[in-house]
Amino acid sequence: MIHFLYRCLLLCCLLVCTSAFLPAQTYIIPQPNSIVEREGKCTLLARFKVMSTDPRLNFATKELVQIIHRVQNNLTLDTARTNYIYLTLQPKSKLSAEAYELEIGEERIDITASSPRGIYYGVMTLRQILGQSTCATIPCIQIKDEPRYPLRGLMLDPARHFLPTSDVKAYIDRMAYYKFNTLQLHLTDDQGWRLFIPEHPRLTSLGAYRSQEERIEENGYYTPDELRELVSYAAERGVEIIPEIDVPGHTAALLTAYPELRTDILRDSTFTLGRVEQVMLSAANPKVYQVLEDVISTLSEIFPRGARFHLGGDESALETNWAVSPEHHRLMQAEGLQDSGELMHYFFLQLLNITRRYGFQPMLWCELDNIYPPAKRYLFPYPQDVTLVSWRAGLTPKSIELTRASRHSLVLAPGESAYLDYPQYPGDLPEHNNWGMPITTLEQTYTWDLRENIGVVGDNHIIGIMGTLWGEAIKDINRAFYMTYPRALALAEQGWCQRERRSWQRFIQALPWQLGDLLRSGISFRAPFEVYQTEQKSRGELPH
Ligand code: TNX
Repeated sequence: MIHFLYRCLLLCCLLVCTSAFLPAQTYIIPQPNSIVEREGKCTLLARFKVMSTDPRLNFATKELVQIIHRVQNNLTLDTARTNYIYLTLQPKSKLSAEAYELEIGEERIDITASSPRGIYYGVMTLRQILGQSTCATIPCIQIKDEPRYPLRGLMLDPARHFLPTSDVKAYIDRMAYYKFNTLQLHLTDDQGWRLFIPEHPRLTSLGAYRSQEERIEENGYYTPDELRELVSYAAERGVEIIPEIDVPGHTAALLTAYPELRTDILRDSTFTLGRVEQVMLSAANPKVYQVLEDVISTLSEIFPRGARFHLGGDESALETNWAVSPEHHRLMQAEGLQDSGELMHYFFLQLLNITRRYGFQPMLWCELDNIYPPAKRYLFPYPQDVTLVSWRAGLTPKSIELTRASRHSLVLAPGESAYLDYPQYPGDLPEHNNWGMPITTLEQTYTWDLRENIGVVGDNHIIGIMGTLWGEAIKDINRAFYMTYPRALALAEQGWCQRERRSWQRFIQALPWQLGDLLRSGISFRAPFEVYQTEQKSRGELPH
């Protein structure tokens, strides 16, 4: 206990000390890609006017007004004069879709962008600058900013433990603040099916209830209307939701509800909902494709045309399912297929055709012919329009190399740095350590860099990064936040900042204000004591 208090005290001291000496803009996360300091100071006044004429900026304007009110509550300000903040949309300007310019002058503040999302990002940057000011003046600066990668994502897993929409909204609020623009929702897995599908009600009446008690964390699902509302809530904040329906493995919930869709050899077995079951859908049963089409059709009424849609494709237990199943042997013979990997190709060709017909852009987890290095090739040939997500630690360099050669778009969710379900420090929450997961420290998440890892330049086919919070041990939103922050701050910089703008030293200087901000917002996070202990140890200020 004393040790814990000592650590808290240490962190608070650092919070105060590091905040005192650096200019405010040093603490912004993700760090803007260009900041120019100007002569003069902008004096914050008690009267503010946000000037925007375009109705597409109503949401950003509303947010900005709230932000200003919060600042006003904390400072003593001159009431006689008025600050003007101009939000200007210039769709025809040269600014890229997510770029923004923020000019803080003595007389006025300007945020300019070519899209509402760019304006929103300018507002989020201003929010941090205002929040960091401890007096009524802020420096005059010009920020010109745009992201390194077009896709900057986090993933939540309400399949393993259900998260009501209010929790998902809270998660979206915070990620948008750090300029993440994508939230993948892992909607189905062995432990639960979380979307009501009108044609197949048992998917949720059986598949969404793993215990008979009314325990929200284990039981529940979204109606199409709830998901639709979530999609538009996220869109207002510049966040695109990617739904994931994970097939043909990870399907025990679906196969509990509809046993006739199982691989033939499993039809009479009993599954325990809540456990990982090595079971698979049948690729040989036409009803499987019909049910999946109904699912995709429901999703197409929720998501805008052209949205991304993730079909899973990970960790299919082929050897104990399709490889030893009579109906799959017959199918292989009829189609001239050699092995169960080719059956995956057959399965996904059909499913991807349906996906395209409904106007979705398909995504799959990138699986190779071996789950550990060395691996040589994809598990099956991925069609060209599929965006792949690389995830297995150790195989990231190989996935990058293969996707570069085959010209697939790639999202990096590397087990090496972006698995938010992995513990953040030795001994942290041992009771939640799902399967003996490796430690992924904040520093590892921040410093992992693909160029250093693979030793080559050229990552144009990499469209983004994603932090994945697998939910086996994430029983509620507090746990979700605790595992996400502060590592998501590191990922935010991975996704947003140009390589030369990222610096671990600057990041840890920015961190205390950011942690204080999380604290004041009531968001759980793990205090990264080790970062400051290392610093202090190296200065000889801490007992070893
Ligand atoms: C692997 S990452 C999985 C998930 C687990 C996770 C646990 C991926 C595509 N599949 O099903 O939840 O590991 O860390």
